[in-house]
Amino acid sequence: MALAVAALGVAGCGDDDEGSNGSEASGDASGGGYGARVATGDEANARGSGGATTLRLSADPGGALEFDKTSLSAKAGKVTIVMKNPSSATAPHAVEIEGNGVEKGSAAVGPGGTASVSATLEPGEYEFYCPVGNHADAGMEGTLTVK
Ligand SMILES: [Cu+2]
Repeated sequence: MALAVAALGVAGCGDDDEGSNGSEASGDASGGGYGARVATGDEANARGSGGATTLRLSADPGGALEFDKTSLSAKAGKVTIVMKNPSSATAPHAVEIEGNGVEKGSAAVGPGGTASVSATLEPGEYEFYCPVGNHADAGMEGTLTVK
């Protein structure tokens, strides 16, 4: 998705170039500046693309069976939870979203890995939890509120 947005940004920038047909070959030196401008446009586009929310979550770096957050909130639409399993953690973890007929989970990742899960969610209350072993019962769970 970020790639598609970046491509759009590049196409947009190209349009204001019509007048300068002379010095394409010697344009290399100014390439760096152009790149920086595209990156800025990319961020603006990502914010405006509407409806998609990415939430960041981390497993406890000390190895406890908990996430760093027990509540998350998002706008209705596509919601992605990106869960980091710190390299200092000791167990594999995953993240799953459940509620209102939705149940979607990520793959489990070991310490140092990152797992992500996406679902299209209607407004309501959902749970997120780690489906590995007894982790959810031990406390690796929380509430996701979608508005
Ligand atoms: Cu876990």
